[in-house]
Amino acid sequence: MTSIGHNTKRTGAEVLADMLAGYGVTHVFMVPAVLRRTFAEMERRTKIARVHCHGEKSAAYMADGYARASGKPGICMAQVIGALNIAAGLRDAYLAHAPVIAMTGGRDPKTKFRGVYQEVDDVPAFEPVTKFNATIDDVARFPDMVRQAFRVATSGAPGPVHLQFRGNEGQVDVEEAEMEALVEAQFAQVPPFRPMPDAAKVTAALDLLQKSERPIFVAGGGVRVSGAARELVALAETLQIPVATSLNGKDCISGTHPLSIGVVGTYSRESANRAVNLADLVCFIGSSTGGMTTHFWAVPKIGTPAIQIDIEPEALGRNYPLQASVLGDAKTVLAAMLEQSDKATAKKRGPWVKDIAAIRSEWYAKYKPLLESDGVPIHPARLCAELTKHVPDDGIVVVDTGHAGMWMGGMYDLRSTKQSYMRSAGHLGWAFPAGIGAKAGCPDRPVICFTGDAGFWYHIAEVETAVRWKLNSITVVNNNGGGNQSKRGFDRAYGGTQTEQARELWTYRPMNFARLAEDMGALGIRVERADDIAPALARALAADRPVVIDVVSDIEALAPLAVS
Ligand SMILES: Cc1ncc(C[n+]2csc(CCOP(=O)(O)OP(=O)(O)O)c2C)c(N)n1
Ligand SMILES: [Mg+2]
Repeated sequence: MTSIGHNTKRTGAEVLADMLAGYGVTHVFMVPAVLRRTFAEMERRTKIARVHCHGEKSAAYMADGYARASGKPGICMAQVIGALNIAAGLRDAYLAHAPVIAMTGGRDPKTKFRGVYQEVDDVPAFEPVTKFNATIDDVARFPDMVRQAFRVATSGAPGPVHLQFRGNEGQVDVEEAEMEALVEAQFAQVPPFRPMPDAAKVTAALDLLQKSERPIFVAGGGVRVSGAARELVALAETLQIPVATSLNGKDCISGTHPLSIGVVGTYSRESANRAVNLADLVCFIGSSTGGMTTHFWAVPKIGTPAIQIDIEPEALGRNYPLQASVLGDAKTVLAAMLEQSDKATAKKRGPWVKDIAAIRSEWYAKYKPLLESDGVPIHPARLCAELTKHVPDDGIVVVDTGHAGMWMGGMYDLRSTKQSYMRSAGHLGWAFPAGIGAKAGCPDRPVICFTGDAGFWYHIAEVETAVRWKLNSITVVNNNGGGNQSKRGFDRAYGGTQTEQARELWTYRPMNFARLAEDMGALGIRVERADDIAPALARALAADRPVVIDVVSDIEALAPLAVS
């Protein structure tokens, strides 16, 4: 615990600035004007970059990308009129268990219910998207509430927190009180604790794994938060157990590892769904076993023997009846299993591992023509294959939802666990600002965002923000001139084939995003042929400004649907 300042009278602004710096915050993302005095104190007392954005939702997404990339809570802020825009932006962080702390201006008890300009009661709207939703009415509460915000955001399964400060711009920060800016460094990053599992539970789960002939691991976002990839892969190798991941856990194992079978679920790789459905025991680790990971509980089927390891007790057995469960931190549990594991039991899984190898090669053979396609317009699968080859060894890949999530979840491979992968938990438009935030959180690592054109349109103004704040992310736009994930749904709605007008519902004017990006000060590169993707990435990686690579792709290309 570090104490900044003494028990002297200080303003809330001084305390908040000191505490944010004390927790290691390097960037805050906001639309002005909120906590103005705090921003002045940040300038005076700290090196925190105050990234001033074009919208509160994208500020929240930047904070989210910062948090998921760095493991440190991401901070976003808005005055009262922008508060619900921030709330909307917390929804993805909530779904993805990302530690984001939102600070907003709020009401003053002296004037509420009198028709104050721009004011409604924002607090209830934060309830469904936060783990902790609180108001600070008295300046003396700054220290303990800020500490609680960091504690809740990072503990257990992480998630967003909202603090509403009194005054439409949080003017309570100008007031003074005797305060001590105590900082609990433990909660400055995830995970703050590594709870030890019950030894008997570890043994029981390991016994089941070692006895079974066709077990499989399904690794989720909890493995990534825990930093347990090394232990997971070591245990998988020792016991010869294949690994599927959720979309949120994709970077827990490299795609090139022989035991890696891909992302399972709805936005998935066919090989993973096939393998999970053939398994005689599924071990979920740090996964909420939700609809996307299980293809709406069809993969595996409910009733398949299952084990679960999780840090949240109420997650255990939530969707699948369990033969064994272990409560604890993923890294600690997997390390304990590894220590007790009996390598000799791996032999009985020889035939299973052979089956997995065959399923893996069948998948690559089936999709080889698309992965290597040199069609014009470019096929998105080829774009994914180029990224597999050319994302740098320490690259962070940030992926949008919809087809972007399907293409990259299914077709892209990480080459090492030093690379990171983060994905939208469902919101179109999340990835571009999240990539900017990821670059702020990890300035020394290349950040490559993959988004569709519909996804990019959402927050395109933030190109200017990235340029102004030198947050040099690379954004690859899979530009097919429409939201073509919607095509299948409209085909169905029109009873098979859409009318010509129906395309008005999901297509746009053709656009050259490279040119738009250049106008905003970024480097724009337009790519129309697949062979030009690799040189464009090389140029982007060497650039000293944000880059938009506008890849003209095939509007008729539809990502393969999940199998069950
Ligand atoms: C906030 C939000 N609104 C709507 C959707 C529904 N949606 C999913 S994908 C999609 C279109 C995606 O288009 P684009 O980003 O261009 O990718 P493409 O499918 O063309 O590759 C839409 C509208 C969503 N996921 N999130
Ligand atoms: Mg599109």
